[in-house]
Order: sequence, then C-alpha cells, then structure tokens
Amino acid sequence: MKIPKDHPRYRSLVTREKLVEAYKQGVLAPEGLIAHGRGESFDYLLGEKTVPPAEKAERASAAMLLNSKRPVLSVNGNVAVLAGESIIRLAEAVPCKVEVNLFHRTEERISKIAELLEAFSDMPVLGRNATARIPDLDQPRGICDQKGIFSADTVLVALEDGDRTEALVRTGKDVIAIDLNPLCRTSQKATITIVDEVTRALPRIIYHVEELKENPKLTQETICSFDNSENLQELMEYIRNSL
Ligand code: PTJ
Repeated sequence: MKIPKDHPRYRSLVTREKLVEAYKQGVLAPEGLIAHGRGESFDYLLGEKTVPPAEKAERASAAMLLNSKRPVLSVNGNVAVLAGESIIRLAEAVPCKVEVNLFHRTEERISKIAELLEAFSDMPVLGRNATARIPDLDQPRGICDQKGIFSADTVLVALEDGDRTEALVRTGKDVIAIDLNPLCRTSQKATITIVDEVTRALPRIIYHVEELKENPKLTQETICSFDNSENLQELMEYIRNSL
C-alpha cells in the first residue's frame, strides 16, 4: 500500500506495513500484530515520546549492562523487525551477546530472525539449536541457549511475555524490560522497567552506554541511585498529569 507522506500518522502507518510484510515473510508471529496494537495505544498516553522517567531508566539500564559480567539481549520477532539494527549496535557498544528467544517458537522463525540480525554485522547471533531450559517455564517457551540467556546475569527483553520475565527473575537474573505498558506483569516484575517505545529506547541506551563506558564510578552511582518502583510511580504520575 502506498502511504501518503503528508499523512499525520505516516510513521505509524509505515511501521504497520513493515510488520505486516514481516508477518507475510514468516518473521513476525501473527500475535505480534496484536501486541503492536496494544503498544500503540499505550504510546498515546506518553505523547509518543521518551518521557523523563523512561530516560532515567534507559540510563540505569546502560549502567547495568556495563556492570554485568554476562549480559544478553533477547530478541523476538517484533524487536527484530522494528529495531534489529539498534539491537546489534547496542550489543557492539556494551559489548554483549544477542539471542533470538521466541514465545511462538519455531526453528524456522529462529533462523530467519537470526539471519535478519546477522545482516547488520559479523557478530554471531545465538538461539539456533538451543537446548537449555529456563527453570519452571514449560516447553517450548523455556528453551534458551546454554551460552546465552541460560548463563546470563542480566537479560534485556522487549515486548516480553510476563511468565517468562517472572521465570528469569526467579533464577536470580537482573531483567531490563522495554514495554509501553507500565501495568503489565513484565513491567511490574522487571529489575529495571523502561516504559518507552522500543525504537526510541534502544538508541537512548546506546547513547548512555557511550556516555558511561569510560567512567566506572559514575556507572556504579547511576545503578545505586536508581529505584525501579519509585521510577514507575513517577511514570504513572507523568501519565496522570498529562491526561
Ligand atoms: O516473536 P515472538 O514469537 O516471541 O512473539 C512476540 C510477542 C510480542 C507476540 C509476544 O511476546 C506477546 O504476545 O507479547 P504480549 O504479551 O502481547 O506483550 C507485548 C507487550 O509489548 C505489551 O505490553 C505492549 O504494550 C508492548 N509493546 C507493543 N509494542 C511495543 C511495546 N513496547 C515497546 N515498544 C513497542 N513498539
């Protein structure tokens, strides 16, 4: 479909077309289209911009990724299609591993998504032939890579299912979640919750990684001074005031 450039919702319409195309190519799960619609409605409440509490969480996330020993970026269909290149740039900046980890898991989709990501760099992407299991999460949602999510100390997830977020937190991992819905289980259970649109959030995390990289003291201070429940509270107040 040809979308007129002067349409007030041009960006949103182009993104939708991109997702529909990815669905037709077998990259995006059909449920991913529904998930995107949920996200768009929450983004209205934020004025479709990165609000101050989100920026604070993005900076704290950059610090946490830099401070972790084995951080991993978990990628699903929506994240790969919307922000695949940013994921790779963030993985290079930290540096850390990238793993394809799907809710609606098929080996075919895993391969397609890994190939899509590998087109942005020489970095090998994990997730194919994964055999480890996230404890207490039924098959196939619990499948992960032994060298990736299974042994990670910090996992960044976006548009993630609440069950899996809870299961990751139960294993003692720190979870950084990017999700536009501040009320969902993922947002409520994560160690750091970024309530922002994934294509806006990742470049901001990269920016803060570059800013904090050479300054371990400031990195440590940034983590220590961040309180996730306080920040989520601020976020809710921001939405309430703007309404
Ligand atoms: O690719 P798969 O098989 O792993 O499946 C991925 C989906 C997204 C289908 C799966 O994880 C799913 O069903 O997700 P949910 O439970 O619908 O949750 C998606 C969450 O992401 C919701 O809380 C949305 O508000 C939020 N969301 C949607 N679009 C965005 C978003 N958050 C940030 N940026 C977005 N663009």
